[in-house]
Amino acid sequence: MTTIDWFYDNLGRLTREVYDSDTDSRDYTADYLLDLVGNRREKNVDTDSTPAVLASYRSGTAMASGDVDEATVYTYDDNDRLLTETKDVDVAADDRHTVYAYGASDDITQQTRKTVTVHFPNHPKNSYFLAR
Ligand SMILES: [Ca+2]
Ligand SMILES: [Ca+2]
Repeated sequence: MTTIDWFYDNLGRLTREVYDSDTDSRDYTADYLLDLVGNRREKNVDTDSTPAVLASYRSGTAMASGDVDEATVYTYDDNDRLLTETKDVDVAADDRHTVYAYGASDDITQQTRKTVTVHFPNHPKNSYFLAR
């Protein structure tokens, strides 16, 4: 049996997902940090917590930065369009940097480009992206 718990802030926005599989190696907890207008600024995932820690996440315990295994940082332009998505993973080969581009300013929805860069080994892993 797999149980997924979703947690929301008082505006109904997703802030945490706790995925509890009967295969514990698939368990994870994802925290979502939002800005004032609801854009996702960060996604922090703990993929290797013990069942006890997973249970503590379910009861609201904060995720310590040292427990984060995948940290993703998102940036936006003035029209709240996603510009970059930078994923920093414990396994550096899984790191991803994604850049989005859009059409002319009078068309704020047309995405014209998406570039993914895989594995950026010179990145100061975990020190920069986990800083708050
Ligand atoms: Ca489990
Ligand atoms: Ca962890």
